Amino acid sequence: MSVKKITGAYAFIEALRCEGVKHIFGYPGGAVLDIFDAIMDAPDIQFILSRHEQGAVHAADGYARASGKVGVALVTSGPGATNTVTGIATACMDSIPIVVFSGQVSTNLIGNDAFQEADTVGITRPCTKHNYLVKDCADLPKVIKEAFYIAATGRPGPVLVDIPKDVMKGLITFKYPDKVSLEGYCPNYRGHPGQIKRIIGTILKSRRPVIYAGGGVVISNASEELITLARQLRIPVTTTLMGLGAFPADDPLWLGMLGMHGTYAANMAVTESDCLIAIGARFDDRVTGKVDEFAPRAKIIHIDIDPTSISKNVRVDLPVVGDCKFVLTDMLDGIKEKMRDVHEMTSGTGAWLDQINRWKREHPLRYEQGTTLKPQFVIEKINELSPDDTIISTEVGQNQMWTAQFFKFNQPRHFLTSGGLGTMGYGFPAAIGAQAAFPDRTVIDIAGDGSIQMNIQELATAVQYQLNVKVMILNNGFLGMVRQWQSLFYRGRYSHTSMASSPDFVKLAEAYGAYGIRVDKPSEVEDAIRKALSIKGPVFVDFHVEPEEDVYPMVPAGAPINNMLLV
Ligand SMILES: Cc1ncc(C[n+]2csc(CCOP(=O)(O)OP(=O)(O)O)c2C)c(N)n1
Repeated sequence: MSVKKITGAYAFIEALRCEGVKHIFGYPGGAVLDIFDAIMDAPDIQFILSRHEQGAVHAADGYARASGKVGVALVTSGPGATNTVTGIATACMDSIPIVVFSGQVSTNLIGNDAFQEADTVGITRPCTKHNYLVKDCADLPKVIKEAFYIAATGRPGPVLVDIPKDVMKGLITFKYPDKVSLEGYCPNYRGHPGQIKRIIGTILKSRRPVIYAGGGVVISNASEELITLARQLRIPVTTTLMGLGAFPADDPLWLGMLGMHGTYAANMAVTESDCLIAIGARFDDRVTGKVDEFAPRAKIIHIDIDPTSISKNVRVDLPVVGDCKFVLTDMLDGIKEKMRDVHEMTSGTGAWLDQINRWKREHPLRYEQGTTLKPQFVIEKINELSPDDTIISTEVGQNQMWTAQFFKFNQPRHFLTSGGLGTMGYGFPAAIGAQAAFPDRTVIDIAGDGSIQMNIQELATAVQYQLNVKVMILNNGFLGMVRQWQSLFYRGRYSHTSMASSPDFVKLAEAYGAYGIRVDKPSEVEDAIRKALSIKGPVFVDFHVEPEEDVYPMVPAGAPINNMLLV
């Protein structure tokens, strides 16, 4: 019996089918022509042509964050691959599962300075969870299987697979492996039972507990368990930027985000807490401020799937290595057994919650509403007028912090932002990726006039595929967040932060074949948002906001987080 052989390029398509891939974001070039040719024969997989490889990777990342599935990008060798680096590093810092495939020059040319050759594996090694150069066509199915497995399991992250042109042309008998066995890689999902018992005991004894949840709760789909734990024990909850939506913002136990631009109540609660329960969070410097004075009175519990993040930045008293969902489930079971103690504690946090409510009342998030258009007001209106299942992405800077503060996220996977790397230009392509995953939902990128220009070419992508992405530009005429630091810490010397010569975003949208709306006054905001939401296809709304508005509260870099500048 003759067994049919297929080329590496067709094996690539088969492997993606086996992984259930429905979308690829990418950009073609010489070294990947064979795969692009094979894509013509795969109508079941939608290929979305970005206008820059960075855009393709952010789109794959936005797709992954919104859907929980692995995002896929495909680019050519050399400049195609090097253009992906910012996208890969963005995903790596935020633990997002994506697989990036890059074309490579033929194996016999590697090392020869061949046309469009770059050492892609070398360049991406520090910013991927793992990467591969496939040297033999026969390895392709196994490598792709491993790539998806590594990207999605344990602490997720980006994996890059570099495929030389001759490997795409080689012939193999396709067989996709059923499972992966990788020596030395076996993530620990279940927490240690003894340790879980100890943390339950510590929590129940505490009187001023605070939950500090991070992106890990979103990634492991543990939001429900988190909510149950907090409500059962009446523990107030704060999250990091990455954790927003893991706990509903309309719950009375919600403190708001903590850290540099966190709420007064969240930062004070962490500082005064006697038991800080960190769940899927990594004690980033934007959260801790001065590390020695972070949660100084608290026993610190840390639940995380990545053992290397335990006591990395802050010394932890009680670590549990495991997946947030598994550990929280085991904790809830353990707590059920100790129901009597729970009742004791329920009465025990009353005084603490009273104190927290006083902090909330004394120093809520606020801004002065004058005659000029305030960015915070625009965000409140977007929040009010957009459907409940709207996915919000942001760029980086003030737009990102005001969104974190003023948009009320009630569900996980509804907020896409570059937290770790802080990548300007992330939000728009990420919104495109999310829209591809959920064509029926509204996706809004809240942008700055600086950031939007970093990947503005993706408007052509949104127009081509008629993706329903709305970009709300908070146009302050500045690189606002940098200007804010110059204003506060560099004596108001605005060195090169004016965006004086930005394009007319309405005309620019029209030039791309999209719709544009300009807003100057508070009275125009509602109509503009309603109109943008009602139009099918991409829309830019250019809100001309107060140029020198600052984000408050603000903890100066390196200061303790209870040391806040307030409005
Ligand atoms: C790629 C990249 N370059 C530089 C920075 C540094 N940076 C952080 S915020 C910011 C200003 C952003 O300006 P804009 O997009 O207009 O947003 P605003 O702060 O005004 O809301 C800059 C330059 C960055 N985060 N990313």
